[in-house]
Amino acid sequence: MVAVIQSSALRKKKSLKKGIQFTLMVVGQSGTGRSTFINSLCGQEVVVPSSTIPDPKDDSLKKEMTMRTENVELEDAEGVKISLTIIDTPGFGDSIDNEMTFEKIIDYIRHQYDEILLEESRVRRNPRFKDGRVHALLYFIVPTGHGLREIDVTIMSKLSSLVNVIPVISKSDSLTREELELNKKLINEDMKHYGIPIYGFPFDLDYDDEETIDANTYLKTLIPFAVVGSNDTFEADDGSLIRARKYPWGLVDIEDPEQSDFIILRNALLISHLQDLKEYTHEVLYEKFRTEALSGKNDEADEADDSVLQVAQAKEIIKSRSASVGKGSEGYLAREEQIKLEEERLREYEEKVEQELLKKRQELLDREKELREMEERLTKERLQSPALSAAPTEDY
Ligand SMILES: Nc1nc2c(ncn2[C@@H]2O[C@H](COP(=O)(O)OP(=O)(O)OP(=O)(O)O)[C@@H](O)[C@H]2O)c(=O)[nH]1
Ligand SMILES: [Mg+2]
Repeated sequence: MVAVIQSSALRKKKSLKKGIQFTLMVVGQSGTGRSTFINSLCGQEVVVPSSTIPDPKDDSLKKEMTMRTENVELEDAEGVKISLTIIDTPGFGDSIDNEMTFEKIIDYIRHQYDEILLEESRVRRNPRFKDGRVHALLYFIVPTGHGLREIDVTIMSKLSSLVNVIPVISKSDSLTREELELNKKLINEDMKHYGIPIYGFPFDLDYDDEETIDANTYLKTLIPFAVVGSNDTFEADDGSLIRARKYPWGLVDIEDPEQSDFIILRNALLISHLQDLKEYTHEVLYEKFRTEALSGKNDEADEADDSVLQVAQAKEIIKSRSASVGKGSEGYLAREEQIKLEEERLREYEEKVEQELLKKRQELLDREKELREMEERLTKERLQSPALSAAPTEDY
């Protein structure tokens, strides 16, 4: 037990030294300011913004969407390191038919879950395994003044059950305060109308402390976050260097909370809610994926579960009906007969559902057995190969 605690503490220390791993995906149509936002978030040029001379090798100029991964090491004022992986999606939404693009993003996210699932089922973990799960996805909404567009509704609905989707309105400096409020309102109404389950800074009134509840309640009110980005820094009146956009009338300091939600969003992503986003990904989103994958992700199982519920409900109805049948009333025998028949039918149905559940459970056991056998075979092969040795696994 002591050894287990020691090794887990050691692993934690190691991962802190390496930096807390966090993966962020940025999705939005061309020119919405993704690159500028990424650079602003990291405080350095991580991606080349499209305003600069186009690189002939730049894939984003093609119609087909690409997924570009950048790794950045960040360190906060307290010396905490973050090993940030950013996935940019140049070319998103540029095709006439975006279905393939949507599938590409979804496949990528699901593939990361598949990899973890496989890794978890191994007897001996791969010491070099890298958890590539996407912990947050920033979706850049184009503020049209008419709420969400069809493309926004489709992709956000598809992604929200797989990943923590955080909607943002970029270039918010181009909107007046009233326009921004109207856009936020309409977007929120649409998200509610279409039932899009975005990451809403969840909290538990019984479990969370007051500070967390207040912070999360406030963050919720800001959705969709209005952000301003810039690739340049300027000297402010007090001589300090600020990241800002320069206009003829002056500077728009992107970190000024009066002018945009950028700094609040950055703090939430990289400081206050980093762990929460990771935990939510692991405990809720991945867990849902895992359960569905292991149960064969079939609707039949759900149907079977629903059927159990239906049987229980039907039984209740029959019970209440038989209770309401008064003694001596007309047609008493006929009704009793009818109830008997209904009960009989229900029993048959119940048996069918139980059989169905047993069948599913057996399939699951068979699948687990197959995985174990595969694992044993791999272990044997690995033991024969001297190059691979056991090492501690990484924390998720
Ligand atoms: N006004 C304003 N302009 C911005 C902002 N962010 C980016 N831009 C400008 O918008 C243009 C596109 O910005 P990018 O960051 O290259 O946008 P992108 O989404 O990465 O574009 P692609 O990679 O071509 O899809 C550039 O001219 C930026 O200077 C912002 O917050 N406000
Ligand atoms: Mg770009």
